[in-house]
Amino acid sequence: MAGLQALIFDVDGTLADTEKDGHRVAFNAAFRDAGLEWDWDEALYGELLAVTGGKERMRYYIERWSPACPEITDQDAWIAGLHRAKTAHYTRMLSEGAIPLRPGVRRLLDEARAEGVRLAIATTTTPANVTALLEHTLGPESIDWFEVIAAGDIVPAKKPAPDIYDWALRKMRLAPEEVVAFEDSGNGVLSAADAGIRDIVVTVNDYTRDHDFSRASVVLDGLGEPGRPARCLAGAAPAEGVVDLGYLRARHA
Ligand code: XBP
Ligand code: MG
Repeated sequence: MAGLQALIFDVDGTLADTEKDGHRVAFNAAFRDAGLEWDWDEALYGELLAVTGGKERMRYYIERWSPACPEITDQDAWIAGLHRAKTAHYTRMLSEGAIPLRPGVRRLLDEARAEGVRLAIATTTTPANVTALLEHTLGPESIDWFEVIAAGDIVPAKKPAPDIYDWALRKMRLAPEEVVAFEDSGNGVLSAADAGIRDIVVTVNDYTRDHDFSRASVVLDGLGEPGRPARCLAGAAPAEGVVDLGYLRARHA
């Protein structure tokens, strides 16, 4: 085996807890601006997260909950417009520093860069959201730390389909056994696993704690920091509760 070559990160829920206080709030702001009386509370949003992709999520909400909608002839174009407004709200929130990275993310990225381990992103969210998050948490130069940013509509089928991981692996010319994928959700794990990735590190959050992670290699409540260990929920725990390169490399030896 070639050993560990790259770390591929999901964004929402993995790099940062973006859903409840970020995307959800931005969707509601866009709905208000459009004069809609839709309100996605925390519990409803948890149900809607079963569908990945903001445009797909709104379409699912309309189909499943039949909320009051204006007379429209082109639903796809209307949803796309609402979604652009939502992205504008979300990226403004990020620029105001509304959402920090999860503990341990910066440490692991720094360690990987120092050791020449390649970095990539594979996410369902819109590319502008990824660059805004990186820019406002790690600085504008951090966008270049990632050799590949695979995001949003560049593939036709979003997670749980494997397409976004397939795309990233192809771009990096890497085999699935040469990478670790970092995910927070059941849909994300399915996507990575169906792309052939065998080493999947899950860091759960409140929305994803009860998902099915049977295809992940380890499930933790975070990456951990020295002195602030992560709790291991399944799989082989890292020493001292900290996911670092030594722990990740040992699994690929
Ligand atoms: C993230 C998503 C995204 C975000 C919202 O899933 O499903 O849709 O919730 O972003 P994952 P957009 O973490 O599995 O990639 O509105 O830009 O889609
Ligand atoms: Mg996620």
